[in-house]
Amino acid sequence: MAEIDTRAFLEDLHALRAIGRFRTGVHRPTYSPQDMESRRWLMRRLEECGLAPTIDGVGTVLGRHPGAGPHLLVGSHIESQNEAGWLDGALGVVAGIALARAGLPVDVCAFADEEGHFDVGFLGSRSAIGEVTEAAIDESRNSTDGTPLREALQAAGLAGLPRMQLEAGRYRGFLEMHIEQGTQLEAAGLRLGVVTGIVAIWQFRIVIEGAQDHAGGTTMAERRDAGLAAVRLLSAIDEAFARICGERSTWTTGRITLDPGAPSIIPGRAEILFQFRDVSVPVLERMEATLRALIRESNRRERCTATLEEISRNSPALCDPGLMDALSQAAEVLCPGGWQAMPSGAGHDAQNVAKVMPAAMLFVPSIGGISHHWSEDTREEDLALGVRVLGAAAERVLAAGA
Ligand code: HGY
Ligand code: MN
Ligand code: MN
Repeated sequence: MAEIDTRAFLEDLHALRAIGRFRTGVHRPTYSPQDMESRRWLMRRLEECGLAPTIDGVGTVLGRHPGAGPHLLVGSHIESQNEAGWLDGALGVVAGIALARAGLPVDVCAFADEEGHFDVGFLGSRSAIGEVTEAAIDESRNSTDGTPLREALQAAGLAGLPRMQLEAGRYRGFLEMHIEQGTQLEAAGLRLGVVTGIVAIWQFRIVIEGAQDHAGGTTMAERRDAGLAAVRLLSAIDEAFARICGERSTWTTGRITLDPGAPSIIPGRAEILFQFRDVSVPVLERMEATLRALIRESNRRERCTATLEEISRNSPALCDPGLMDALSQAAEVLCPGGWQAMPSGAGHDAQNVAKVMPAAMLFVPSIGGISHHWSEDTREEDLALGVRVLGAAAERVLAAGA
C-alpha cells in the first residue's frame, strides 16, 4: 500500500491557506491576485512532485504524470467563494498532490472557477470537457461586479493560452475528495462519505421593474413598489416549492438588490439572484415550470413587471459504481463502520467530469456543517484519514485489471 505522507499533506493545506487568508478562512475569488498566486504555488508543488505543470486559457492547472498508464485524475478547485473556507476545493487538489508524492500514477488538476464567480458556471471543468464555446466566454460576466470574463482573463495574463481538453482515454477515472459542506456525517458520528450522486444547480436572475417615486407623497394605492413585488414573489415561490420539491431539493435567494436603495425612495427596480438544486431532472423541471408560472401570476397581480433570465444550469450526476466500491472498501478497511454512502447537496467539478469518464467523490465531515463561510473547518485527523482512504482507493482502481 502506498504510504501517504499525511504530515506533508497537512503542511501543504496550511501553506495554501496562507494565500489570500481571511480570518480563519480564505478570500481567493477567481483571477484575483491571490487566486493567481495560489495557482503559481500549485504549479511549483506539482513540479516538486515530478508532475509536468501547465495552466490553460481559463486558469485550470494540470500536473501531468510522466510515466506510462494507467492513470487516475485527482483534483478539485482552489479558488474560493468570497470570504469563505480554506478547505472547499483546496482539499481535493492538495490530496492529489499527496497521492502523487506517494508515487501513485495520478494527474492532478485544479479546475478554474468552480465557484461560479463568472456566469458560465463551472467554467474550468465544463471547458475541459468541451462544453464552453469562445462565444460563451465573450458573453460571460462576473456575477458580482459585471466584469467581462475576457477582461479578467487578460488582466490575469491568461488571454491567448490554449484551453486544456481532458484526455478521457488516459484515465481509469476521476476522484475528488471534498468536505461535506453539511451536517449529515457529523450528526451520524461518521468520518467518511462515499458520494452516490451530485445535485444540479439551476441559476436565474429575476428583474422586477416598478416606478421609483416619493416614499411619502405616493399613496399606497398608486405606487409601483418593485421591492414589495419581489418579496411577495419570493414568498409565493417558497410556499409553492415546498409542495412540489424532491426530498433533497434546495432553493436559495443569494442576493436581492433594490434600486436606488434609499430609505425615502420607492424602489423602481429589484434584482434577485435565485437558484434551485436537485439530483433529479424531472424535479428540477417541475421547479422551473412552477417558477415561470409564479412569475406570470405576479405579472397579473402586481403593478410591476417581472422578467426571468437564465444564468446557468448543469446536469446532476451519478457517481461511478466501480469507483464507489473502491472508496467504500478502502473506507471499511481504514475506518470500519465509520462511513456511509450519501448524496451531495453541493455541486462539484466531478459532475461535469462524469460526462467523459467514471467519476466519484469522497467526503470528510465539516465541523457544524459550515461551509461557504470563513469559519469552515474539519478535524485534522479526519483530513488525514480521508487522504489515506483516497490513496488506498486509488491503488485499488489502478491495480484492477492491470
Ligand atoms: O455551490 C456549490 O455547490 C459549490 O460549492 N460551488
Ligand atoms: Mn467546492
Ligand atoms: Mn464551494
